[in-house]
This record gives sequence, C-alpha cells and structure tokens, in this order.
Amino acid sequence: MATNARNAIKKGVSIYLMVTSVVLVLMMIFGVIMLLNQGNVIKISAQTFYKVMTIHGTGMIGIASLGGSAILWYFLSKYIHLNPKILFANLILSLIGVVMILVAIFGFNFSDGWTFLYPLPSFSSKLNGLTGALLFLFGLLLLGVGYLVMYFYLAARLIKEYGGLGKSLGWDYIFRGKKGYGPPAAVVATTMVIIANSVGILAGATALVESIVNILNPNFAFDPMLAKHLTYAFGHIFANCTIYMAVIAVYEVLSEYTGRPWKSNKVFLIAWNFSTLFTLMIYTHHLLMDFAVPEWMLIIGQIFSYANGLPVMVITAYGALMIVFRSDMKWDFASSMFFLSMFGWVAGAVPAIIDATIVVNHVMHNTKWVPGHFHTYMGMGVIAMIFGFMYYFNKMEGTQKQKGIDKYAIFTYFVFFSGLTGSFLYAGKISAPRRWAEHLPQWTGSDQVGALCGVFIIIAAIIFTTRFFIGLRDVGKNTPTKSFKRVS
Ligand code: HEM
Ligand SMILES: [Cu+2]
Repeated sequence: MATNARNAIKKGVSIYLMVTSVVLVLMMIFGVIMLLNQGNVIKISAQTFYKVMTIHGTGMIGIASLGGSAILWYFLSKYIHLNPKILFANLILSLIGVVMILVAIFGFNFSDGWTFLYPLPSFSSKLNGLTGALLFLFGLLLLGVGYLVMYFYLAARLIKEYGGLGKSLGWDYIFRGKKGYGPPAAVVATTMVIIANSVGILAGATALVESIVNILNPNFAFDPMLAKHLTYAFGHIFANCTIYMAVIAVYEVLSEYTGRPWKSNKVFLIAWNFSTLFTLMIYTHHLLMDFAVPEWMLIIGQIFSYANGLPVMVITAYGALMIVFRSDMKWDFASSMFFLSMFGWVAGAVPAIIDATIVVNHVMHNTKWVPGHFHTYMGMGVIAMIFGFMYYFNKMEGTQKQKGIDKYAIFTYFVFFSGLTGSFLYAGKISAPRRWAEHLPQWTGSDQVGALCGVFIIIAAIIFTTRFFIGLRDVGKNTPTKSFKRVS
C-alpha cells in the first residue's frame, strides 16, 4: 500500500486512541462522582446526578466504539486497501456530535440517559426547553451517520475484494464445501459488525427521528412500545459490537506473538455467523418486563440471549488458550491484557445469562446487577482489549517499551475493576435499584467500596494513558511499521 495512505491511517488510529483514552479517564471520574453521591459521601443535586449519568453512559459507549473502530481499521487495512479519509470523516462527525451532546447536557440540562427513551425527551424538553433535547438527539444522529458512512464504505470494499458479504463471512466454506481456511479473522469480524451495527444504527436513527419530530410537533405521536423496540435494538447491538471490533486485536496479536496463525476454520466461521444472527435477535431481553410484548418475542429474547455471545466467546477463549498452549508466547503488556480480557468477557457474560432468564429478570433487571454485568464485560473485556491494543500499537508505531510500572498498573486495573463490579453485583443482590441518585443507608456501603475501587482504576488508567502519550511522539514521521509478520 502507498506509504502515504499507511501513514494517514496510523495517524488516524493514533488520534482515535488518544481521544479514547482521555475521554475514558474523564468518564471514569464521572463514574466515581456518581458512586460518591449514592454513597452519601458528597451531595450533588438529583439533576446533576442524571446529567453525569447521561454523559457517563453516552461517553463510555461512544469511546468503546471509537477504540474498537481504531482496532478494526488498523488490522483490516493490512489486508485490504482502505481510504483514510473515511476514518477521519467518522472522527470529525463523531467529534461534532460529541460537542453537541456535551452542550446539550452541561449547557441545557439534558439528563434523560444515553438511552433517550421516547417520549422522555419530549417530556423533559417541556421542563428544560427544546434546545437541550434537540442538541442531544441531533448530536447522536450525527454520530450514527458517521458510523453508517464508515460501515457502508467498508461493506463496499469487502464486496469488491471478496465478492460479497456472504463470502467475507465464509459462506463458501460453510455451505459450498470450499476447502482450506476462510477469510482472515479481521475480515470475518468486520463483516459481522457491518451487518449488525448498520441495522442497529438505522433502528436507533428511526427512534431519534421520532423523538425529534414529536418534540418539534407534538401532534405527531408515535407508538412508545415500537420506539422502545427500536431504541433497545440499537443500544444492545451498538454496545455489543464494541467487543466484536475490539476482539480483532486479540486474534491478530496473539497469532503474531506466538507465530501461529489464527485460522478461520469452519467452526470459527459458523460461530461468527451465529453470533451475527443472534446479536440481531436478542435485544428483546431488554423488554422482558413489558407485558404488552408478544410472549414469543420474549422467549426468543431469552433463549437466544443464552446462545448469543457463546459461539464467538467460546471459540475465542478456547482459541486463545490453544494458540498459547506450548507456544513460546511473548508475555508483555498487550498479550497479558488480551488474556485477561478473555476472563473479563467470559465473567461478564455469566450475570447477563442469569439476568436474561425471564423469572430472574423480573426481580433483577432494574437493580445494580445489570450495571454489574456490563461493567464486567465492557471494563475488563472491551476496554482491556483497547488498552492492550494501545500498547501494541505504540510498540509497533511509536517508542513505548514495557516497564515495571506497567505490570503494577495492569494488576491494579484488574483487581480493582473486579472490586467495582463485585460491589455492583452485591448491590444488586441486596436490591439496590439501578439509576437512583439517592440510596438508602443499607446500600451506601457498597457504593463507597465501589468508589474506592474506582479511584484505583482511574490511577491505573492514567498510567496507561500517560505512558501511551509519551510513547507516541514519533508516530507518523514516516517511520515504517517495525515489523508485521503475516502468519498464514
Ligand atoms: C472507574 C470506572 C467506572 C465507574 C466508577 C463507573 C460507575 C458507574 C455508575 C455509578 C453508574 C450508575 C449505576 C446506577 O445505575 O446506579 C454507571 C453506569 C454506566 N456505566 Fe460506568 N463506571 C465505570 C466504568 C465504565 C466503563 C469502562 C464503561 C463502558 C465502557 C461504563 C459504562 C456505563 C454505562 C453504559 C452505564 C449506564 C448508564 C445508564 O444507566 O444510563 N462505565 N457507571
Ligand atoms: Cu442487551
């Protein structure tokens, strides 16, 4: 590939990662503020709490996706030519969207949560004025447009190179008995994310437009239940896809470090196909408490939620063990993070599977059990993969070298993240509700423990981030990528 395009992509990826890591630290600070308030250590007004909760949720999901996209581009661009302009276009649209969202929340008191559930934004716009709600909704819409542009472009590229998205998902091998190994794992994962996330974003965009129309002209009302379907289809898929993007780094880097290829054999391809399908089907586990939803939809939500993550998670975790087994694996920051992220992913899925059981869900779903689940797989899964990739990227393209302090930071991050999620799950067990600014005295203990853990997590994240920035100073100055051994 032309070195210019390669350098532009490196530059783009490094900017994505810089934004991701800085925003991550800021959002973590907001997380601790929420816990301090719930734990009665500090007092902020209820509205401030919900503003903080809205920015924390939006920001975290946003950066997980941004970091995941950086991973996707970095590795995919080694297999097929990608136009860096698209990477930057998505970044710019995202940043404009983010600024609009920040202004909406902190300038105009928007505080409806990142899930913007219809008709909440219309109600709140009557209290706080139209500007905040409209800025937030349009900001999110712009973010969605940025991602759609990126995914449609990637889809076009894959169709050109592989002859169709079915082919890049390995259908030739699954259905037509083609021999050998399918497309590289990065290509398979990208195809999955393109399909799932485009559907999810289109659903979300529809719900956003409904809200906007209703705010501008209340005579146009929509079915709130349909809007909830669209919104949660979006929220579930978008949040899920962050890990399917980030996991590309696990495949690529573990295979490079062990000198063994990560083969996309038939089982691997079938697993990814199933996960593509299930990810689209199971959002109804967010609607298990809505009695008006047809029962068959809920049953689909329940059954396939069990099955959803499993195919890819199992073949990835198993594959990671197998590829490392008796290899002369180089254990460094990146490989350690990736290995631990497997644990975070698997551990995070367990409470979700429990919660997706209808009878349990009725008791647990609005408790802190649910944040306990997704903080495990996001914080110790997705974000750990992103941190691991940041180190790997820097080692290849920048100047970062591993130091003793990195090991302590990894240790601190995982120990205290387990503490944080443990405190959430425990709070769920003692029935602490989710999304309450004020907590009863019997719940505050778990909040305080969580806040303390949060402080240590932030220290670790600041160490990762600072080391990343220091190591990055040389990127883009035409330094060729140190080595990229294609193992095949
Ligand atoms: C230091 C680390 C973190 C702390 C202390 C923290 C704290 C919190 C707290 C207290 C809540 C509100 C819980 C409630 O419903 O009462 C929350 C919600 C949330 N957090 Fe975190 N968090 C952290 C890291 C993360 C990470 C890494 C992610 C994802 C990448 C994340 C994503 C979310 C999301 C999506 C919500 C839901 C917001 C909503 O209910 O609308 N958090 N977090
Ligand atoms: Cu879900």
